[in-house]
Amino acid sequence: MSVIAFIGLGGNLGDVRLRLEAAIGVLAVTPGIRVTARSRFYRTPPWGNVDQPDFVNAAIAVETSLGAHALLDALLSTERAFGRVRDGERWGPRTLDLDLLAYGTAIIDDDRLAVPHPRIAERAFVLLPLADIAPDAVLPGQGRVADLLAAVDAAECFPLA
Ligand code: PH2
Ligand code: MG
Ligand code: MG
Repeated sequence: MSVIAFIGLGGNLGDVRLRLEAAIGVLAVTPGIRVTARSRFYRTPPWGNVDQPDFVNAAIAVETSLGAHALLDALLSTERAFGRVRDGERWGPRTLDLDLLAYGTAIIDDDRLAVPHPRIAERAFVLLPLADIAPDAVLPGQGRVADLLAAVDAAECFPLA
């Protein structure tokens, strides 16, 4: 059985765009994961802790035979492979962030994983790329991606050429 999942990508240290491209390449050859769609790349102002460089954000859709937690493990190991060090600072600068945004219609909230990601509806930097690839997707408990995007301020987010 396979499930469609959405993954948000981001980072704000070094050549992020190159790294996001490479990370998508790694996920694409990870057993049990097939990348089926990818968004444009966006430059986005930092959200949360605003005293840090702009981010580059993107989103991909994958078809996966992995369970949600196994998919999360694949994302975390890919982050580590690209030099991500978790220093405990919440919302701080990072080389590569791979967030599991949604996993089919599942609603999961345990000590490792919250799916759909609980803060999608507040974040233009997630919704804008997600709307590139899945405007009509309905996030369980949150709503349709295009509707959620219409309700946030995305004025400072720009697609990269
Ligand atoms: N990620 C964060 C915190 N703030 N801001 C933007 N623009 N893009 C991000 O990906 C981002 C953020 C924590 O994961
Ligand atoms: Mg994140
Ligand atoms: Mg993350």
